[in-house]
Amino acid sequence: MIPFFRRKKSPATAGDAATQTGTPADTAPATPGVDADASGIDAVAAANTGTQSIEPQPVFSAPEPMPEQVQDHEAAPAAAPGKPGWRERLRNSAFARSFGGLFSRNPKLDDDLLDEIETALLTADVGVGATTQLVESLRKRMKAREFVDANALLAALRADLIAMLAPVAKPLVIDAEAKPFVILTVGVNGVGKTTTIGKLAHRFKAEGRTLMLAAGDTFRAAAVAQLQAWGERNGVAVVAQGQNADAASVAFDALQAAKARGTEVLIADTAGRLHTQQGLMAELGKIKRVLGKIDESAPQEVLMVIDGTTGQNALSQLRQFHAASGVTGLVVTKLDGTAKGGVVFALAREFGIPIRFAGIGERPEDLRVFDAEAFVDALLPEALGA
Ligand SMILES: Nc1nc2c(ncn2[C@@H]2O[C@H](COP(=O)(O)OP(=O)(O)O)[C@@H](O)[C@H]2O)c(=O)[nH]1
Ligand SMILES: [Mg+2]
Repeated sequence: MIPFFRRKKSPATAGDAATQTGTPADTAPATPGVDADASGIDAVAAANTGTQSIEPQPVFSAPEPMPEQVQDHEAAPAAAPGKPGWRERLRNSAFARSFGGLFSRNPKLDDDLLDEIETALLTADVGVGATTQLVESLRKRMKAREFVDANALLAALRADLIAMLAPVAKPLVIDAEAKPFVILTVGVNGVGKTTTIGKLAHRFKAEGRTLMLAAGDTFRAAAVAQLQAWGERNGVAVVAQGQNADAASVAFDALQAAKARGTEVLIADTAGRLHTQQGLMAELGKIKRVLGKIDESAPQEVLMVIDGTTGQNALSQLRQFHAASGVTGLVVTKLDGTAKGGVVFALAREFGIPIRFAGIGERPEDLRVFDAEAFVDALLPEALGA
């Protein structure tokens, strides 16, 4: 049963306060939500207590967009657009470090070089299958004297790595016919689902799309507040029912509201769950079915967020989430810092599911459309890049 809710007028939000006072508190989104203003959620809870209206209506918080200077982030420079941004952010990955070291030693073209490449690939979590495929192909061509020197072999490796990712570098296309285009985000805890939704909201707003967010992680009050904080930052409506609400019911209400408003994109958050928790995994199927009752083609995208530092465990996560919810696209986050990065190749080779975006930092602009060439070149020594 869908519970009844009262439509809430937008509360005095953190955004409003910041607008008036110019406090810097909201200008540092490094870990949005952790310290997010909780006034939104309190207001939601207040709106839900004791009062029932005749018609089921979702709770809205539709804040005013924040002014430029409030959205400005001065703490750290954003990654530059294009390839340099990728390279600067992925420089510390195990992959980049192994290959940087290998390359700077001016290696000879021999079996030792192949062994070193094999070790570097395995260390970076490319996985046994993909590594064997890459190294054996290089070995065959080396024996056939295809390479004049080590550089030529490394250039061939670069091309092979790009070729492995090219089939999955398929950007998310928002079908304008779908009103709204529903994106359901799934994944284990802490991988960056809510952050990714915030970044997507930022992107879609910049593209001039109308959108709405659904606070489907109802496990923790902080999770709802975190999404609302992102909504406020981007001037996007967030549909929420507060903590412990039925996630499928939140999604249902949100889709109804988005349809009524003619919103172009609806992004639904979900609680993180372990791929081994059968009951919770089944809930994803329920959310999908409930959405399908309003629009049989919804959700148009089941976007699984994967933490790039997870290593080979990402493969079993994807296997289980795919079985439970039919994943149609991936976001690989935390590829900045010390991420191993290589799991992207294993995912591409094993599943062939499109990788839509890569998270290369915590800031709104640090979500990049996945670009096979930019990604590979960020991992390999600069001299090799095209
Ligand atoms: N460095 C880095 N941190 C990220 C990235 N994406 C998310 N995070 C951080 O990961 C943490 C968990 O993110 P959150 O969105 O709450 O994860 P969720 O539980 O899946 O919703 C937060 O501290 C985020 O700032 C990324 O691309 N790079
Ligand atoms: Mg979350």
